Amino acid sequence: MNSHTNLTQFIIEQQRANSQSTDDLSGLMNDIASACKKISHLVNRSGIIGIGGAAESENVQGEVQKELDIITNDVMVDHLNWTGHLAAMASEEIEEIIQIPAHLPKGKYLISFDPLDGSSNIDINLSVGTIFSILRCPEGTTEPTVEDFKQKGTEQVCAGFCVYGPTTMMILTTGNGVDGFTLDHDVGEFILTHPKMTIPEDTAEFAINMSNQRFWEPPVQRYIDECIKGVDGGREKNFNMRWVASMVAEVYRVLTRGGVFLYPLDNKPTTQGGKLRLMYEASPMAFIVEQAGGVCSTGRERILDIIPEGVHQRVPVILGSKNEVERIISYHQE
Ligand code: P6P
Repeated sequence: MNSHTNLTQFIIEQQRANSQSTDDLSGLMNDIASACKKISHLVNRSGIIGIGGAAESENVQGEVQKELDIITNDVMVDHLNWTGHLAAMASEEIEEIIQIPAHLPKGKYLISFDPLDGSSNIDINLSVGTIFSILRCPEGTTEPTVEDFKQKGTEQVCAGFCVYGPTTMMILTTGNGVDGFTLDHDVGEFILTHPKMTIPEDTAEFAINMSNQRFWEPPVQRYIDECIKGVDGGREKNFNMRWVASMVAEVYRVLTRGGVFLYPLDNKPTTQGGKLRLMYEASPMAFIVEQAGGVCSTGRERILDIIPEGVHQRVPVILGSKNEVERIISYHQE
């Protein structure tokens, strides 16, 4: 692939090289890219066109929705429901699964997405993103139900995210490594700028919301305490910390320079098994991180091995540089 490969060419060349890929999947990935271009445009202009505020509603998670949460959800649905590639959709913003309207053709894939992850960052102008995960719809299913979405993360055929930051980037995997594309706004194309992204096995940088420290379990308490103490606490190096409160930005940083990101289980009264959602946050990010040579775990089990109990199930997430995540897992095993 030359240095100016665009996403469309890349997807077609990947399909030729991978017998598992189909026209449907290639078409779906291009449709998702179109939706993300539209979302990038809306995010960039939200202050100008007055859609950066809070909506008067809550989502299924009980979180106050931003106007853009609802608008970007509609962008994803409107860009994807007519394509004939999907049998159904699931969205962070909608409690029930989203059926394809009866008058539109159905396809062979199921998509789960968070249309605007980190949307609380919109009004402070920090990076936000779109996360998506694609599964095959079980053979013979004409009216998908939530049961059809309850597949292990290892069943994903594609996962990706877009980060709307200083540049708009699309990060994609279909199981053959991880590739990063930068949106060239002048021509409206995603250009391959970060082929075969890999996560360094070691790191000296951790990301966690420290304000929850008193609620963490002992293994995470121990790990973070050791990072903060660095060479004065038994580790062989000192650590740096980052926290952007936007998973797409954290994962992109881990992909570009390593690191470990934690949103662990905590015993806050409001916690429902974790903060991040399995199907459209943890699972797609786990596929991407593992494809880039990293590790993604709850601390006790591999994220990709979990069979979802529901579309909006939450799980603890510890992901990033292999040797650090494996250390944290070992602390959970002690
Ligand atoms: P906190 C954004 O709302 C999100 O789902 C992730 O993108 C992010 O990593 C996390 O929650 C931030 O959580 O507790 O710092 O607001």
